[in-house]
Amino acid sequence: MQATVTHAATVAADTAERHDWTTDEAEALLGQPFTDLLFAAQTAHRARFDPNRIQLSTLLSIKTGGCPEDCGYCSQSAHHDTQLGRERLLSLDAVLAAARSARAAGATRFCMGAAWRNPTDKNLDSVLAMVEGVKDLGLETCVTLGMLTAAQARRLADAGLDFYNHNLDTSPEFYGQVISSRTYQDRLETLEHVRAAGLKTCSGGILGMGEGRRDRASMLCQLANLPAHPESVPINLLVQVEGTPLFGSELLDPFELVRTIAAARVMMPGAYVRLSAGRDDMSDELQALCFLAGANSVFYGERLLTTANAGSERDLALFARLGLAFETADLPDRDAPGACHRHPPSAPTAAG
Ligand code: SAM
Ligand code: DTB
Ligand code: SF4
Repeated sequence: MQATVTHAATVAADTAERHDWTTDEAEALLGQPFTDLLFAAQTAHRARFDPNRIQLSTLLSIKTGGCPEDCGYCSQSAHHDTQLGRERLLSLDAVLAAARSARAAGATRFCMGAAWRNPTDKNLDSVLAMVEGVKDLGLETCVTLGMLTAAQARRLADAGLDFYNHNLDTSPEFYGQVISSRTYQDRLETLEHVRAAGLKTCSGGILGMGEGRRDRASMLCQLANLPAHPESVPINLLVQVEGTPLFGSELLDPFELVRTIAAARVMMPGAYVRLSAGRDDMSDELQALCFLAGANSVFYGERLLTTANAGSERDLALFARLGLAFETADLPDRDAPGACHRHPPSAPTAAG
């Protein structure tokens, strides 16, 4: 057993879950001296998690492009001229082949994204078959399909879906500057349906869209003040896609990313905080700081949805250099090397 667990008792009192955060409080947290903030985040992290272990999720875009929504960051919106084609929903076979590859590479969760405002009930039939098939491979499942009705959320839960991803993206105050085709309230309502159906919630946001620190504080409050903290909180750094309105946005100070991850860890101590989009452009050192700040999950694989991700070779080398193990799926049919449930089959040695 790791030292983290024994340390837990001494700091548990500091890391009780709260749902009454104010934006002023969150902004003060974000603005703490950097080392104080990181110490608070490490303390919270070690009370609940093994700090030397991360979770790996692999993404697949099952329906790309042509989305009717106008999200200012997104390559897939039909409102933007991004050179991205509109594709049909992938076949079940294609999805399962991608899921098998993700599993072989060491991922424990397979996340499927669709460029829909919301799924039709017919769309959902196809996605349910994908969820069932991926689950049968021994992987956790996550889908992100846009807005859901309560009944659709229940159907997904009945099919055995583990997580539903639906990001708040930014603060309620800044939201209208990024998206006009739906409201913040729409997002909150889908999250309510997801929770009511008994699905685990994956919800976070995007940094570097021109928002201020107070917006980041406000977004974290929205997430932390939900009736239950999301089990998974993806923190994306904007991937600037040519042709989108946010292309050319001023680059975020990387320390603001680290601060936001640290504050997310303090405010939602039991959540997996995922260092999500944007890693391809990050240095190893910046990523290491994010892990120190409490990030304990990443998207793993060559691609995100439509853009490049940090590749698995680079990731495995980085994890080995940092002594980070990662969670492995509980797979009875898995080859022996993965059976240690600690390290991937082909992780290079730390000295490499
Ligand atoms: N259409 C569904 C929706 O918006 O809910 C699901 C797919 S959408 C691509 C999922 C999430 O990806 C968005 O909510 C946003 O947070 C993130 N995302 C999309 N484009 C991004 C970009 N260029 N950079 C960073 N994150 C991005
Ligand atoms: C999330 O928070 N980030 C992922 C996932 N949830 C669906 C998507 C990132 C997309 C990055 C841009 C792209 O590849 O299109
Ligand atoms: Fe459509 Fe989702 Fe992209 Fe918005 S983020 S344009 S809803 S795919």
